[in-house]
Amino acid sequence: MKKAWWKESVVYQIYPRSFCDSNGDGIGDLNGITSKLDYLKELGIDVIWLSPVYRSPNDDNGYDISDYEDIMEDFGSMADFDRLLKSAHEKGLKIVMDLVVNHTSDEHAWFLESRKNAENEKRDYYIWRKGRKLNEVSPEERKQFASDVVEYKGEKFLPPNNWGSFFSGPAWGFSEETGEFYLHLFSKKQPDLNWENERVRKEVFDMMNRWCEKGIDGFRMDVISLISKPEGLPNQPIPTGAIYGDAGQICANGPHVHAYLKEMNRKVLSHYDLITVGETAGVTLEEAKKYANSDGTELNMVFQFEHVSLDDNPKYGFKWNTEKMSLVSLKKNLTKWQNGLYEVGWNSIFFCNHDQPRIVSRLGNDSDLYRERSAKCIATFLHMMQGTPYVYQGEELGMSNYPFQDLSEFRDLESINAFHELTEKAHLDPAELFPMIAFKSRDNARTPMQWDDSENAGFTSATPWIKVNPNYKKVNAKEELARADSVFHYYQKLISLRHHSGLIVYGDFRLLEEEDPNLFIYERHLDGKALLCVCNVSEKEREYTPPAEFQKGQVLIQNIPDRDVRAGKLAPYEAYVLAVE
Ligand code: TEU
Ligand code: CA
Repeated sequence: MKKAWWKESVVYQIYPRSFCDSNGDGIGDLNGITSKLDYLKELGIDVIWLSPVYRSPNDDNGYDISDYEDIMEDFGSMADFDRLLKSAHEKGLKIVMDLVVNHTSDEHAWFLESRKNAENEKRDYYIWRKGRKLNEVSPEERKQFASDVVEYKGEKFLPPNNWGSFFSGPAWGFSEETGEFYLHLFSKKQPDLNWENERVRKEVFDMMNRWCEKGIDGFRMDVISLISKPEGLPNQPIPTGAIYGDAGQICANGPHVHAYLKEMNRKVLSHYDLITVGETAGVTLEEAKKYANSDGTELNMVFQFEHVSLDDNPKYGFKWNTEKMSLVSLKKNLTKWQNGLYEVGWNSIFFCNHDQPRIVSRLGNDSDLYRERSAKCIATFLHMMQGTPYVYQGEELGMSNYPFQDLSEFRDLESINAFHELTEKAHLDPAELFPMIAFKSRDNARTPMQWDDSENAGFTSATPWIKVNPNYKKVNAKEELARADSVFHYYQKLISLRHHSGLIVYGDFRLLEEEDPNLFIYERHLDGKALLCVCNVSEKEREYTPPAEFQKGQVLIQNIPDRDVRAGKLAPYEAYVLAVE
């Protein structure tokens, strides 16, 4: 297996808006991040992935970019960015930028020009289509999408197809200037770029090269699996419980996506020593072998989403649900990816990011009794696997979901739009739906980082843009840095183990007890060395005796200190790792 620094690294994701506010406006910023680099150095991570910091109207908190080469006012200036990059490099930390090029903001200069008329040279930077006259559409569609009809010069039109936006409503925005519609898979303020246009690709690659010349160390590529749209943009089947056709499914892994990434690799990525990770919504294992192929012609790795879709529920718009995922399904899915990419590609390993609820609430148990132990248990089975681990801000503290009580507490357009669409259009019961949105909302991950027990958890001296989790007096970095058995120190140890073990980084993966509903147990092997990872992901006492070859193994880490792991018993959420040479 080819070795590489990005295979041996641990990445820490920062959502700048919620990380640290240095100038008292209630919003995190670049200078706030710079002030916390020593904390990240202490944790032991190698790479920082910054969610977007470019100029943006913040319709989708920076994932709607209006200038790729200027810094969002809320976050500071380009001088602040340069200072952050220099300081990070001085401390041996790398900086990865979030590349959002499936779409821009509708306030980007390209779109402002493109929408003016049908003839301008930026028109086909985006995906414009004529609407469908009502007599061109079936009576069923006319009925289903009656609320999406627009009138233009005395004639009524429906959008060009039945696709829905990830953020509710149709995936098409109407433009009065020309009477045409533009595609937006996300919000209407996020028009999709037309990657078939080689001038678009050139603009993107030139911009990427300028960022690489500034010295950044890589890119996380937002929904990069969606950039190549299918021929003809055909209507899609409407999944049960949905209102619109599934655009994500038909756009994922499109006809030219690998050609575009190979071109990006030739014209940008291969000229620098970067870490690159594709956020590939809808990726399959077979497709991942192409995106993250080991001959280095596309990307280093991808984020797959099968394991964080196992608790989807079609009845409530798929992601909205309070049911926990089955551990057996999770184990089998992770095993498929561990073995499927072994020696042919490379895994990213994550549960948390700015789009996912906090894993200790979602899969663990965020009660006072088990929050810390279950957070460590989940971290153990995640970090002992093959692949590059991603730690999301606050995950290393065992931060948990926010106790949302009212829609007004949300800031994320995905959650707010979904609540309105599912109650007003799909007529779901608000009282039944609200707890599901509260449990899975992306805002669970976007509440402010909890630094200490002072007001607003030390995140800001002003009113924060989103409420701080009320548990911050118990759950905060200052307290955990001072306590040896904290979640922070447990993550620090897991990261250190990886840094000192080729077995953890490059070993193979063998799942044990495959059908057990509570136990996640697996072996790793490399060059005669082996480890056994044993996790009881439940509130139940369980029996388990390690296989004979591990009986004399060394305990690398355990989340209940000094337990006799050979006694054959597992306490609720107990986790340990044995190693043999
Ligand atoms: O996310 C794309 C994506 O797949 C998510 O929107 C996911 O479908 C959803 O959050 C699951 O509930 C990326 C960014 O990570 C996300 O923050 C942006 O909102 C989105 O793209 C548009 O840029
Ligand atoms: Ca600020």
